[in-house]
Amino acid sequence: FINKKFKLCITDFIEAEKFGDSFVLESRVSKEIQKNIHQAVAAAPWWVPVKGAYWRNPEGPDSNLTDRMDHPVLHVSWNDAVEFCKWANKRLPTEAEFEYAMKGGSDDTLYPWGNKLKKGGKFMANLWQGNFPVKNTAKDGYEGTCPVTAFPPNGYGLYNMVGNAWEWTADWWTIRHTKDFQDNPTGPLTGKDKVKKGGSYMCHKSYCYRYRSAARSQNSPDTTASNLGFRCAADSLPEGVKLLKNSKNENKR
Ligand SMILES: [Ca+2]
Ligand SMILES: [Cu+2]
Repeated sequence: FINKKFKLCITDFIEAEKFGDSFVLESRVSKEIQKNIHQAVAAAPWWVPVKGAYWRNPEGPDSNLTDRMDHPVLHVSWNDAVEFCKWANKRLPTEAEFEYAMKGGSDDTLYPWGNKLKKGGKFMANLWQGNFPVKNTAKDGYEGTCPVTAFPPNGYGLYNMVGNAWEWTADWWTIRHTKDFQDNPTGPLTGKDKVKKGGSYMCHKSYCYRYRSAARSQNSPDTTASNLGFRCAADSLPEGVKLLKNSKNENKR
């Protein structure tokens, strides 16, 4: 969900606000704010908790969305994403739905566009270039998030399925899926963490290769971070939207 649309639903349910802080990539935080931070995540010291960081101020109180209204909304917990979806009469996609949509018809390639990270020498998603987490050369044009339409859409016409910001799915996390549910599976009935898909601008093969179509990761439902957002799914088309007839993708099937 992009910031512009998220703003339509003025939220008093944002968990990051309730908790008072949220995780931000240290190198994105101003020197001024860094001075007052005295802790980090032991296993991932580039994450620092920033007081007052939430979707409107993604790197803390001295940051804003002015030039980022078409970027993905960040710092939204799974719980809040679900609330937002309800408000919008929609829901989060299941993990299976997300992966199906992400592949865009490309069943046997690493990425929706093929097996190589670049296509025709061009970057296809907003990821990390350089030495993670020390140096981001931003060769793809973006050091942090980018507009959701900055890179070409996949075979289903869907934008931003890879990189930029992780996206929540509806499902509970399990390491291994059972083979019992092959048809539109909805994941385990209970769990501790929720599945996220897609990877983010912080992904680099050397550390996190989870921007592949088949890759996945997880966080607890109350987690908020500066590289984690969501998109909505729906069982019916929004009013005024028609299915494309004879589209390229339909012919492919
Ligand atoms: Ca980038
Ligand atoms: Cu990653």
